Amino acid sequence: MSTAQAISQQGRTAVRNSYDVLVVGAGFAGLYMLYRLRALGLKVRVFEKGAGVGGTWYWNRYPGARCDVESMQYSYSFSEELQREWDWSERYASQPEILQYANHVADRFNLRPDIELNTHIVACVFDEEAGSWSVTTSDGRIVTARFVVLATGCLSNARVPDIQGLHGFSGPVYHTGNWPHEPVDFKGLRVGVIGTGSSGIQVVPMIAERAKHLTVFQRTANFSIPARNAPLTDQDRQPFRAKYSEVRRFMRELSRSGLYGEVAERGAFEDDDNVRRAKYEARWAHGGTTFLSSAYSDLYVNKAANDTAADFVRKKIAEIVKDEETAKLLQPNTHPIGTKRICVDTDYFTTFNRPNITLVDIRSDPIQEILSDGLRTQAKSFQLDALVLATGFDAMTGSLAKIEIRGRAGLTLNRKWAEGPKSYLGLMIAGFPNLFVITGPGSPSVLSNMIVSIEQHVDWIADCLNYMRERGLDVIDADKQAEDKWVAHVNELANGTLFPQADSWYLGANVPGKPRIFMPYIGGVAAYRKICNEVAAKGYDGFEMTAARAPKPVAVS
Ligand code: NA7
Repeated sequence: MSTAQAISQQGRTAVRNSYDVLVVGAGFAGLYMLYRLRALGLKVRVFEKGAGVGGTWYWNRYPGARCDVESMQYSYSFSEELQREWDWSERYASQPEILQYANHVADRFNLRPDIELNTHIVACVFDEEAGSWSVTTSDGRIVTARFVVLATGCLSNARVPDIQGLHGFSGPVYHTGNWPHEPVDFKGLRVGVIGTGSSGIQVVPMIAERAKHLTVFQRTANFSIPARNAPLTDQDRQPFRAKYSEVRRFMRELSRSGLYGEVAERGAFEDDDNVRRAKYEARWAHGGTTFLSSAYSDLYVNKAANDTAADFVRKKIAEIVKDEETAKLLQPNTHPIGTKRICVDTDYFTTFNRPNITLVDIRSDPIQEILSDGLRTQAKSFQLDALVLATGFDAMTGSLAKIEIRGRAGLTLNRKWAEGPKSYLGLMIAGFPNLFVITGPGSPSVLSNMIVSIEQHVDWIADCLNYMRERGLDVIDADKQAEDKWVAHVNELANGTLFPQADSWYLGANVPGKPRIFMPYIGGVAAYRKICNEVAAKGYDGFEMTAARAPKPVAVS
């Protein structure tokens, strides 16, 4: 282990492996954070666990993995040249293309020299005297940084369920969130998929095409809208590009979700049954997640209104799936539509018309154990050659919880968040100075187009650090009262909607024992941005900024 080498230089302390800012993660957040901080002339180091950049798009490489936000909108806006030169090839980009884009950004802006791959952070300890963080890497190094930015992603900690016998399965076991980099071929195999969230819904049609037989183990049926994915041509891209500045402004300043498109202004019962059905039909034919957001303004707050959309989708499922029993099982009835992240699919429901697929309802007939050659539910046994876990993530807090983060007075973040995550604006946590979280709990995050939210957080953090530098300030901490007020506001907004009615990962309900707290800020990206800007304009209201007690070390390379 090589510890930071302190040497005396002109009466001040000079430290090797010392940075102004250390960024954890080289996904979309980490890449743009590095770009912004470098432009400020700060000494930055990014540590990334994976062997490549791209974050969630590096790990989630299962067949069929695709973003549920349209590609022309799921892209950075910070560089005019970048958004003009990159040609997305499909309406919804596939994982390989998004990963290619992340790599292109890393190369185009020469980001790689400041990124260390294959290295994760195991501990971050705040040094009160120095006003900086001491950070331990997975290879045992200790580096120091004035500021740490956690760009660890919201869906980056794949969750393997605790099912008896899993480790004794003799065939391969894959997790959609941690897929092998080598090709996986299911040809001629009997495959089992556990989980029917977005990942399951995307992977099932792909596996069914190759496998001898596919058995899908479903605990909760999910609402899914057809993507209507299609190739994009210059003719499709050009009109969009021509109005990019207007589009981007809308996404940032006017929308709730960070998406460009129609915003619903009428309630569902302001239209009669025929008009309403026609609206849903048009959106079903168009495809994509805006099915709900563009239809009616009250679908997330009024259960009766929500039922009109849910009934429409249930009816569509019944029309598509030929076997009546299977269709019934695929119709979601445990939660209002949209309160679990709505899925976008290509041929998910039609896949159940194939002769080589079986749907098993593990809600009424739960899994008892995994056997060496299959799986046993209460009522039946299934012979399997390969198993795919599409069982999701310990979302939003999972990756942070894995790092030992110690703030003031040695308090760990896990202790502070034992009853659920608390933060001010989702950006900082009281008692953990100089530690920023990108798209963390308490911010719009996973309820929005992630790239819009990432850019907003990164810009806010970069501006904040610049503000401090200009004033000779070294340490920033969130005020406990401001934090409590924000947490109460986030909860109050969520409780005014139908969202808490679903056992979703938004609430941590998918992880046994995790506190049931609605984590993202539901007020929308436009409202949130306004609040963050006002806070900054008021001299970072709700934050306390001070000079460090000890003189700042001089970083040497
Ligand atoms: P999700 O949406 O959390 O889905 C996970 C699925 O796995 C879901 O159907 C779960 O059923 C099921 N699951 C989880 N644990 C178990 C156990 N122990 N037994 C049976 N079934 C289980 O994760 P995804 O990866 O699909 O998508 C996550 C996000 O990525 C998505 O929302 C997009 O934003 C992109 P449950 O619903 O809990 O009954």
